[in-house]
Amino acid sequence: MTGNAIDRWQKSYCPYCGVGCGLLAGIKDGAVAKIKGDSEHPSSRGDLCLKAVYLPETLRTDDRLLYPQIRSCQEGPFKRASWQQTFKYLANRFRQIIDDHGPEAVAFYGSGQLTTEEYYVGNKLAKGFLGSNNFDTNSRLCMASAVAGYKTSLGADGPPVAYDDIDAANCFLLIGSNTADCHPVIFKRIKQRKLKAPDDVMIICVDPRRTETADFADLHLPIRPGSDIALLNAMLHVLIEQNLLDHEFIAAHVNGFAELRETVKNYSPKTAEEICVIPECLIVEAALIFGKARRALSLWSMGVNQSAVGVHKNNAIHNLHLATGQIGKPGAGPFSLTGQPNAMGGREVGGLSHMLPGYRSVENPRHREEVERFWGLPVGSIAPQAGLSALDMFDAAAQGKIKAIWILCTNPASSAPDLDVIEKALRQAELVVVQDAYHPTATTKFAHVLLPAAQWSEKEGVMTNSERRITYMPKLAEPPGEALADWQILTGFAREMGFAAGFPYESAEEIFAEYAALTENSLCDCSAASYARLKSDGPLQWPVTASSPAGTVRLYADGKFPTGDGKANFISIEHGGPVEDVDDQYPLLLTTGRLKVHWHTMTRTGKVEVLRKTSPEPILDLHRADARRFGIRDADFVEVISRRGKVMVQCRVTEELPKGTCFLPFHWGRDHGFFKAANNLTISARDPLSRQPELKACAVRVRQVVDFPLEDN
Ligand SMILES: Nc1nc2c(c(=O)[nH]1)N[C@H]1C(S)=C(S)[C@@H](COP(=O)(O)OP(=O)(O)OC[C@H]3O[C@@H](n4cnc5c(=O)[nH]c(N)nc54)[C@H](O)[C@@H]3O)O[C@H]1N2
Ligand SMILES: Nc1nc2c(c(=O)[nH]1)N[C@H]1C(S)=C(S)[C@@H](COP(=O)(O)OP(=O)(O)OC[C@H]3O[C@@H](n4cnc5c(=O)[nH]c(N)nc54)[C@H](O)[C@@H]3O)O[C@H]1N2
Ligand code: SF4
Ligand SMILES: [Mo]
Repeated sequence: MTGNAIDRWQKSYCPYCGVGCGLLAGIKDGAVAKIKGDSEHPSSRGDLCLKAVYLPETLRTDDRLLYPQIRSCQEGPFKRASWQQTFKYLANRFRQIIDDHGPEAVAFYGSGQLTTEEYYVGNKLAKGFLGSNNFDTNSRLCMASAVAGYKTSLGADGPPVAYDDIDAANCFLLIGSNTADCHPVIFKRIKQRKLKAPDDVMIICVDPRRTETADFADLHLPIRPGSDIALLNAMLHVLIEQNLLDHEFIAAHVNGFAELRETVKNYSPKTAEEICVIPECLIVEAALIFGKARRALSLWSMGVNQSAVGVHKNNAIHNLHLATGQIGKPGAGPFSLTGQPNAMGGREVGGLSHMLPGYRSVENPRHREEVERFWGLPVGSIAPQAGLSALDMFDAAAQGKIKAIWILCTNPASSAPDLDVIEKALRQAELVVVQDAYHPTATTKFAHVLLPAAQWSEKEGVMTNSERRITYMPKLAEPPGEALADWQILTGFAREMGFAAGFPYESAEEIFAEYAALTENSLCDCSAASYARLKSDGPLQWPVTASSPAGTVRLYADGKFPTGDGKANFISIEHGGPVEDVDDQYPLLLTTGRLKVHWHTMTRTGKVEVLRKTSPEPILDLHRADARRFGIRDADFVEVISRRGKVMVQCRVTEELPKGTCFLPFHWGRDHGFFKAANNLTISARDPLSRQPELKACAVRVRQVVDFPLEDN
């Protein structure tokens, strides 16, 4: 390896998934050249996965966005501009639009891949200084149902558990989570736990597909998409019948048991068998494994959250834990796995359009006033109603109500459901600002203004992972061209808008200090954290307060919940199926999701040859019986058609999903070939409580493709 020697190794944090692994970045000639795991990071203890290993190849690509660029219309050519000219242009346009149409006519759409500092500055700017609560994030497509589930069941957002609980659990309920592919380092730890104590640890996996996760489980329940509530209610039904509840815990710490008992009476395992298409005996078995476990941990992600009944699916999981007292102690608890590296940080800073920093709520007058005073704004500056949620924002833009939309660190023209509507919105808006590390992307195609962002390793900041742990990431290399950190871009614009006093920041550290102070006395209090401490003591789990400066492993250990009376809530819920069920015209249920080697819209993993070659094209998984029914053979090209659009892909005939269900990964957007985009098909129906879209179920039909159209489009 001589000649290849690394100049120095520096600690960092993985910018991909919410596991939040600690990385060691090898720097050579001022660039990140190599990645390995950081054995000192308490969340990952030296482990990492393939995506992280190939990070260096994603950094200095030919399509990095290097300079700010402006054009007057979406058909025209971009012209390079200086940052100062760009900020001036943007400030003029924003001022004009706000003067003419009010602050509700502008919107920001951010991402769980922004640092906490960047998120905070964006929120402060929109909600505090511009007076528009229309700042929302792609976490709306991801964690919004988990947020609302925690809030309604336990009193506040925030996973109460820690990764250490994996080493103490006897039962794992993996529901709607392909942990093996999507949270690989957590999956490895679960596997190690199982292999160490095979007779003492049981793994249940609830997933329509026989994924690698399901394959390793002791019990796989191949559930019909959308029917989890019936299953979870039936599990509780069995626990009540078998008297496997913790009555003492319920009496002392939870409200609403009588009503819940009445509700789940109607969900016998037999009833659930019909709804979920899972044999009754497996449902009973799952309930008994969960109910008899000394310590039970549930882990879930998009198979639960991305549903029009996503909040209720979350509540149903909490019901199980509260009924059995499986919370607040080692090895036990409801653990929603976060998707993105800083999905948690975004929730903490109030990145959703109804939230304010420190888990405060826009609709709470006391919360608004606390934040206004802290920001030095007159009382009444923050609008009292929640802003628009992500998809409602795009709907409003398509209807001409949102005139300016500023998209940062997310790629909705590929990742949002029902792309025709998203594209219509982006065409309709008067001003589309896209702040990304790369160009072109599916979304930059619609930009009037392109803002080059520094990406991971080119800026400093903090992120919070799934177990509430905050990690500091240093700047390791210079950004290319004139790219700036996202917080610098937002700060530059804010100053040009005349808000210099509110945005005096010269460093990310100053922003973190301000944000941390604002969290004091909230559940996600990190007021005793600082860059100095995160650098010297390492990553910390919030709450990090004066009285618990080393952080907190587990929430609710004392059985006290952040509700009015200190008790958690049972939520009685009924099963509700997918919004768009199958019928004669569209006889199959399509579910969508991820592949092991790709990250979302592939602006990064798509540039790594090894990863691209592993999964070069989208492939539809179709059950053998359905293939036969529609005259399709393995490896045929098929058309998949929904009420919203069409996809043309190759097909794999399999028995690894239920009859009547098919699966398509969503990593390919229209920019990879118009008919490769799963989101041509998906439905934008949303959960009424969380506004999270139902990306996991829509009705489709398939037929063999005989002829391809000449044009892509
Ligand atoms: N390799 C890779 N890893 C990632 C990401 C990535 O893009 N690539 N993205 C990250 C992000 S942001 C996220 S949110 C997470 C997502 O992580 P996961 O949620 O694990 O990933 P998905 O593939 O979206 O969906 C999980 C599973 O839900 C199942 N499912 C579908 N419908 C239902 C249902 O109704 N009920 C149940 N019980 N299951 C259902 C699907 O078959 C699928 O296997 O992954 C993170 N990690
Ligand atoms: N059908 C279907 N659709 C889905 C899902 C599904 O399961 N099925 N899952 C949904 C979920 S859970 C999620 S989280 C979303 C993810 O969807 P997106 O957020 O749209 O996906 P990414 O590709 O991660 O987009 C991140 C963008 O930010 C850019 N970027 C990277 N680093 C930086 C940076 O530091 N600063 C800036 N400004 N830009 C940067 C990247 O180049 C990329 O364009 O997809 C959702 N869409
Ligand atoms: S498991 Fe997630 S956080 Fe860890 S290295 Fe892989 S992508 Fe990064
Ligand atoms: Mo996500």
